[in-house]
Amino acid sequence: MADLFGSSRTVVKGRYALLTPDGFVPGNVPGWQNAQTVVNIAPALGARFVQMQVNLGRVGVGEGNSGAHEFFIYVLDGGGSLLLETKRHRLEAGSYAFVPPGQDMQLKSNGIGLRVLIFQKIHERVRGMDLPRPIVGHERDVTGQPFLGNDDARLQTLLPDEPEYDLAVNIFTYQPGATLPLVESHVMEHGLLMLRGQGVYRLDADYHPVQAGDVIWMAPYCPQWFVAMGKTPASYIYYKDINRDPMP
Ligand code: UGY
Ligand code: MN
Repeated sequence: MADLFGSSRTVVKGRYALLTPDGFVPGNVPGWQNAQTVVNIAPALGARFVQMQVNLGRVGVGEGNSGAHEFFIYVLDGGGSLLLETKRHRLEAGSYAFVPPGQDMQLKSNGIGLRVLIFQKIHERVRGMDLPRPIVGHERDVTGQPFLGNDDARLQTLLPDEPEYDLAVNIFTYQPGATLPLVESHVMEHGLLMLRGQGVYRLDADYHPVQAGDVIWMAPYCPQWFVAMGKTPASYIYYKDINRDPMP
């Protein structure tokens, strides 16, 4: 049945936002050619990072220098390549890359189009500490670990847990009926994209049905909990800020 006009599951509140694809509006972000950019989360919402989806056409390109920022790129579908330092890396669905600050990069589609998720933040440098190094990988090479001992809720940690990295990006996969074991409330903020399946997300004191394609922003300390529902596993990829002094 078609949704009644004027209705949407999208909700924007002070401590969280649930953004559903029916409301996504493309715009132009500098550095991208033959590409549609949808900025889902940005400082304008109250966040301290950017989460966007970029749909590169068959000859789409994104290039520039990361400057003071760092980028995490995750391939949702299609094919392409990433030039980092002097090496060009082939990208397919499930590939990911971390681009540290001060790095030249060029992302290209390979003729069939390329859809990517990007997390972008200002790198918080610590005096005397090295910059993080670039990383290119694929989710299939990262084994999911049981979350707090639960085999039905598995976490793939895509970036090294080392102090140089001030962000984490993980993929969380739940079997139907599995839950986040506690209602978390923490200083880290999250940006999240539902990749597969469906469930119910508790955000602050509200419970929302969510499904693949939905985006969620959770401010620091926003109470959060999830249960996977339906007949297939639910997965989401999410960002959090880590490893830095809470009072810089
Ligand atoms: O890493 C996390 O904080 C994660 N457990 N949060 C979440 O899935 N909402
Ligand atoms: Mn959390």
